[in-house]
Amino acid sequence: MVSWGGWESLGGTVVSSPEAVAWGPDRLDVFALGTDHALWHRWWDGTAWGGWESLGGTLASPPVAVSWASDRLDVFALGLDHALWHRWWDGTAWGGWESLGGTLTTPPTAVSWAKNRIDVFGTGTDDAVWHTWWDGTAWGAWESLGGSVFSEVAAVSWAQDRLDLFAIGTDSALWHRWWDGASWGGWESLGGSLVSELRAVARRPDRLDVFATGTDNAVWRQSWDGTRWRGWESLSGSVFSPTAVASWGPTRLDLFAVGADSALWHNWSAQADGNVRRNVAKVSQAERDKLRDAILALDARSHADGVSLWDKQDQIHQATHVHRGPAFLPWHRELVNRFEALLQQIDPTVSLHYWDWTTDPRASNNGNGGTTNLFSTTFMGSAQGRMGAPFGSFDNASVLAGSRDQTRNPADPPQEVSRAVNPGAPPIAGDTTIVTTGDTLPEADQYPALRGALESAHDTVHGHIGGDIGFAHTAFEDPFVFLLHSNVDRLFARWQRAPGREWRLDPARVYGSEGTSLVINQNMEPWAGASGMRPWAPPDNQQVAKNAKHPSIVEPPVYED
Ligand SMILES: [Cu+2]
Repeated sequence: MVSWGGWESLGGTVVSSPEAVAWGPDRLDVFALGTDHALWHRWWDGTAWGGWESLGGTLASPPVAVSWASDRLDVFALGLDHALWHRWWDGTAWGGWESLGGTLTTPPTAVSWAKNRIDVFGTGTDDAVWHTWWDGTAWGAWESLGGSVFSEVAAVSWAQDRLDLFAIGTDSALWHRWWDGASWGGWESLGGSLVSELRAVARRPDRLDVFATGTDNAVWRQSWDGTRWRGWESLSGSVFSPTAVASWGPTRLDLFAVGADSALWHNWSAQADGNVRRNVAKVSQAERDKLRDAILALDARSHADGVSLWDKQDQIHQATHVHRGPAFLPWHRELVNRFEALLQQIDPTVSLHYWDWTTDPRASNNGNGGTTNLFSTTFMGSAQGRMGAPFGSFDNASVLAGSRDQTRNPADPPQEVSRAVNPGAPPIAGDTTIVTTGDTLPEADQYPALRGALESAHDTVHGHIGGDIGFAHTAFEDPFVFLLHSNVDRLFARWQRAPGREWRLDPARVYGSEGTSLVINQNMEPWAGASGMRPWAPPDNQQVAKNAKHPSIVEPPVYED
């Protein structure tokens, strides 16, 4: 669950809901109206809070702010004339105020999906949603997006040319509509019983958090985890109703609220969903138990085709595994991300931790001067022979009859899952050697070099564990494979986040000379549904069309070294 740091007062006397925005890591800018109805501003620079400063104006709505680049801020609010007013910080000075016209009856919401691009939405006098945008050169004319039932709107963007729009309907439910770069999808209801203070934030690509005050006056949160909406969660027990939310990192959420003393209050969570992958030998036994139990629970749940969520992993990997080519890293990232999302459906607090493959898995540094044996009957099972407890139910107890080896039915267990772990740590290069392979090459050649080094080390490690994990067509019968592949992905992520090489986070550049290859640009299977595998193929049709350049794949998950 989310743990919050506690509320701190930022002082001031504010008469409107606050607004908060982050233009970069560890930077926050907060805005609210003062008793003079002027705009007031305070900011966190990573070390201390500056401000308050007055930015003038005479405003009739809470402010909204957006940042499309580092050291750039755009603030909007309704004037007394109900037109949209705009002021901006360009890194040197504040420009504005300027009127952008329109006649709005609700506070506006603003969002940016690219450098020098801003979209502003609000409800008009006809109760429809109205939209205007800055394209880098000029403001577009106000256009109606229809609807006639919405009291308040919020907008957020998590990738270039992607907009998610939220509104509270007359039925008090949350409604959602999105722009995918080509067209607007229809409105979908996300349920809930809400009245006001609708706020949305994206911590990372394909991760959305929506907050609103409910009819019970508590604050409620709904989250999209990349796979599904998690359902409504009450933040009751909070003294304050957070009415502004910002995020400056993938696991960071900052909330702001006005206290009964009219001062501005601030609270934050450094682990917005606990979704940080850590060294599995160094986390607590309780944390390993949670991971083990969630994996076990996957074998007790089945898809509509009768194959358990666990057995489906082996079916996916056998049918579509992607090795010795450009898609090795992104395809396995998607596989691992999806597996973790399944685990989190069982237990939202679980993370897919990694095995540091430079250590002996039977004696891996536990961070406290001792070691952890990952191959025990309480965690991953035996290092030699049949895997057995705690995953004894994952195979057919060595019996051929009724196993998938005999029946060819992926819903049946494999005859046996075995291991033959070699002594010591695998004979491979250290993390830094692998991650810096190719750093001195031209940009176009760096990804191919990294991929080759990483896949080669990965091959050695599969062989070192031995048994079924040593063969591509049975590797995913062994749960240990996910601790191994979480580590592959960690090194890919570390390469991407290397200081001064930010281009490795750009979908258009990360894959270098391999960025034009077919396997990088075609939608990944089996999830795109073309391979015929259920539930992505008919009749279930849960297709998700994503290629290796999708922001949710290029953006690395969060790992703690
Ligand atoms: Cu592998």
